[in-house]
Amino acid sequence: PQLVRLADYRPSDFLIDTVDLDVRLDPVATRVTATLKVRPNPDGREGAALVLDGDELKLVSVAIDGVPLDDDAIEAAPERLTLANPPRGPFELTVVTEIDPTANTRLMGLYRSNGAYTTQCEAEGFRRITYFLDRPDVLAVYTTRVEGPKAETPVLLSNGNLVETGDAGDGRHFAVWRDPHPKPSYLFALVAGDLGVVEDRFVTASGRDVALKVFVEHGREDRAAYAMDAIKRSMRWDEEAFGREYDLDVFMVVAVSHFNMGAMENKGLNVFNDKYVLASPETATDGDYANIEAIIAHEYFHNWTGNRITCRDWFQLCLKEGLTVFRDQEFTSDTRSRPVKRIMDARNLRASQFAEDSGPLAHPVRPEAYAEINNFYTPTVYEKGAEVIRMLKVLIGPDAFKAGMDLYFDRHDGEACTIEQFVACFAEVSGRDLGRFMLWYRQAGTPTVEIRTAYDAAAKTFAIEAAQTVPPTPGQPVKQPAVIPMVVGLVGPDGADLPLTVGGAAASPVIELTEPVTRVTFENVAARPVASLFRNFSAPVKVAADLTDDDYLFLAAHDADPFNRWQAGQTVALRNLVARVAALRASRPQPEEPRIADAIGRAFAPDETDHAYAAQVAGLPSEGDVAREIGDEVDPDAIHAARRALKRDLAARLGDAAAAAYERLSETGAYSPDAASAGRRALKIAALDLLAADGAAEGVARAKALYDGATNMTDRIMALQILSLHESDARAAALAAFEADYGDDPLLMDKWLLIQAATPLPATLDRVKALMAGPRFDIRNPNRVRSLVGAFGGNPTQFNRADGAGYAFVAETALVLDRINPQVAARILGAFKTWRALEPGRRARAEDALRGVAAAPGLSPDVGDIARRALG
Ligand code: B3K
Ligand code: ZN
Repeated sequence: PQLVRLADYRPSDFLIDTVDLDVRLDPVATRVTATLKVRPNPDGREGAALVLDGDELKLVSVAIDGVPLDDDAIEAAPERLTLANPPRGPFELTVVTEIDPTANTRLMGLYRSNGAYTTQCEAEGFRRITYFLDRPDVLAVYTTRVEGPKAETPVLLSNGNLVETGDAGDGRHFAVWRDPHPKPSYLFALVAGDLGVVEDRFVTASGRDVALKVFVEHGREDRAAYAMDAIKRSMRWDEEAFGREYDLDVFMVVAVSHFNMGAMENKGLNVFNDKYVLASPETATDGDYANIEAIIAHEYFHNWTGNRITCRDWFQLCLKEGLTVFRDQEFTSDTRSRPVKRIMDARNLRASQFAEDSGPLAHPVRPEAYAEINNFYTPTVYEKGAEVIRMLKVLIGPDAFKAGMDLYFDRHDGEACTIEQFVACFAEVSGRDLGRFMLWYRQAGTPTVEIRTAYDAAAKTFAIEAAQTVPPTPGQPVKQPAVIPMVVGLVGPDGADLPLTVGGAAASPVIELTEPVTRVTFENVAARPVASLFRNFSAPVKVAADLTDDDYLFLAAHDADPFNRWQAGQTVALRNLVARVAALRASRPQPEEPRIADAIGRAFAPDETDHAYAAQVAGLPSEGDVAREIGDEVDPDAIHAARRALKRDLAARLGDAAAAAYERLSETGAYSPDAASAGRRALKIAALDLLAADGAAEGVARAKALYDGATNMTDRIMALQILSLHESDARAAALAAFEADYGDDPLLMDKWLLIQAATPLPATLDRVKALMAGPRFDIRNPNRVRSLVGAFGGNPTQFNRADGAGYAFVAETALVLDRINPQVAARILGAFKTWRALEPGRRARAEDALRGVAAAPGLSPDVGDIARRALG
C-alpha cells in the first residue's frame, strides 16, 4: 500500500481561485460541469503537469479557455485527470463529469439517502464529484448552481448565500448559491430533496441578522426544536467565550439518515446524521439530547476552527479536530456541569483513546504517515488532541491561552495551517519555548507516571517524586520524556487544602514534569497530608501512586477537587476489581473491601443535591477499565465475573440506601431534558442498576415497573437496558413490547438493536445474527450497522467469546460490508484494537480472524489498512 508522508509535503503546483459548479441532478446520471480559474502556484514547481484527483469518475469533456481538448492532450482515468502541458499563466478549465448518486453506497461524494441528494466530501470525497486539486491547502470561492426536478427536489441547497432561483423548464428548477469565503474542497456541500424545514433567526453581536434553518424529513419537524435551540446557544457562546461571530446570512443544518459519522461542518450547510438532530421526550434519551447539543456546537464551532482557518494537509487534522473538541467541551462545561463533563470526558478518553494508544493501532496525535486518511479520524486525533490543548492552557495559564487564541484567529484567518503555526501563537504570547511540548503531537502512547510521596514530620516537608515513562508504540520503540503538567493539592487531616510552599514562597499547584524523574518538596507542612495528584485530570496519563486505599478513601470523602474526589473512589474500586480477577484466576476467595461501599454509597445520601455528579460517583469502573489496568493476558470472563461479584457485594451493603434514593428520585412531572433533570434520572438509574444487580428479583420488578410506566424515552430505555442484562420473562416482554411500539422508527430500533448486541448473555451472538437477517437491520445504513455490529464489537464477553465465534462474526461482517461501505467496515474492524492484550487462547483466535481479513481478495484501502496495522 502507498503511504502518504508528512515529510513529503509540497505546496500544490497550481492554485484554484474560483470554482463554478453546475450540477444537474439525476438519480443515476448526474452531470457536473466545473469551471475552475486555475493559475500556477508561485510556491510550486515551474512547468509542472496539472494532475487532478478523481475517484470512480466518468469524464465527459475538458476544455481550456473554452476550447475543447482532444484526447492526446489529456490522460483521463477514473482516479486521475492529467494535463501534461497546461498554460503557463492563469487559465479557465472546464471539466464535465457524470456520476451515479444512487450507486454510491460508500456515502462519500454525492449520494442519495431516502430519496434526497446529499454530499460528504471530507476527507477526499470532492474528487468523487469532479476532478480537482482535492487537498485542503487549495482554497477557492465557490458558486454552485443546483438544478433538479421540482417534484422530487423542491429544496436545493449549497454553501453560502442564495443568490438566484428560477425555472429550468421540463418540470425542473434551479438555485444558485455563492460562498464568498475561500474554502478547501472538503467543505463543499450540496443537498437537494423534499425536506421539511424549521426556521429561526439569530442576530450576531455586531448586528448581522442570520437566518437559521434546520431541514428534516417531512413529519419530523417537531423533533428539531432542541437542535435549533442548541444552534442559537452555540452561536452566542462562541461570541462570548472566543469572540467569534458567524459570517454568512444563513446557517443551515440538514438531517440525513445515511451518514458515515456524526455530522459534517460544511461551510454554512452542516450535514448531520439524523440521530444527532432529532429529539423529542418520547423518542430521545437524556444522552441523545446531550449528544445533539454537543455535536451541533462542535460543527458550528468548526466555522472558525476548521473553516476560516483550515488545515494545510491531513496530517494536521488535529489542528481543527482537537481544537474544536476542546471548544465543544468548554461549551458543555459552561452549559451543564463542568466537573461532570470532565469526568465523562476522562472516562471516554480512557475507554477509547487509552485503549487505542496501548494497542497496534496507536499513532501520534499528528500522524506522520497514512495509507488511508479516513482511518485517522480517531479518539487520538480528536480527544487526545483536545487534551493536548487543555494541557497547554494549564501550562501557560488562562490569560496567555486566551491571548494565544486571539492571535491565532487574527494571524491565520483565511489560511491553511500547521500545528507548528498554532503552537507558535502560544509560545509568542507566553514567552515560553514550547519546543518540547510538541512531543505530545509526535509521540504516541500513554505516559505512565509513578508517584512516591514522603512526609518528614521533623522537617515538616512533604516530597513528591514523579517518574514518567512513555511506552513503545508501533514505529516508535524509544520515547523522550513528555512535558506533563501535574496539578497537585495537599489535603490536610481536616480535609482542607494546605498552602503550597516551595523555597520559602507560595508555589503554583502546577508541577511540570519534564524529566524522567521530577522531585518537588513542599515546606511548612504541619501534618501528614494526602496528595491529590493530577487534579481535574490535568494530563492524559496513567498514574501509579504509592497512596494507600486509606488515602484514596480519605480523598473520596474530602478532596476539594471534584474530579479527584470521584477518581479516588474509582481507584479503590479498580484496585479491588483487579485483586478479584487475580483471585478468580487463582481459584482463591474474592477479596472484599467493604469501604468501597462508603465511597460509592455517598451518591445515595439523602442530602446529596448534585445528582449528575453523584451518578458518576455511583458508577463502577467498566470492564474495559479493568482490562486496561491488568494490561496483558486479559480474560474478559474473569473480569466480568469479578465486576459482577463486586456489584453483588455493593448491592448487599447499599441496597436500602439505593432503594430509598430510587423512590426519592422517581418523579412524575413533565419531562425536561435540562442537565439537572437528566442528572436526577441518571442517579435514579444508577440506584436501580444496583438494585437489579445479578438479576435480583426485586430490582428486576422495579425495572419492569419503570419500563411499563415510563413517561419518557430515557426511563424506558434505561429500564430496558437493565432488564436486558439477565434472562427473565420481564426482559422478553419488554423487548417485544418495544419492537411492537416503535418498530417503524429506525432511530428507536437502533437503541433496541444496540441493547441486545451489548448484553453479556451467552445467546447474544446468535441473537445478533438473527437480528441482522431481520427487518430492522439494513447493512446499507451506517446507524444500523453501528448499533448492531459495532455494539457487539464493544461487548467485552461476547465479542471475546473463548471459542472465537465473536471474532469470526465481526471479521466476516467487515468483509461483506467492505463491498458496500469501506469506511464503516474499517470502523467495525476497530473492535480488534486491543486483541494483543488478550490471554493466549483468545489472542490466537483473534489473530486468525484478522489474518482471514488481511488475506481476503479485493480489500478496500480502508479495511486493508486496519487489518494490516492491527496485525502489526
Ligand atoms: N469533520 C467531520 C468528520 C469527517 C470524517 C471524514 N471521514 C466531523 C467533525 O469532526 O466535526
Ligand atoms: Zn470535528
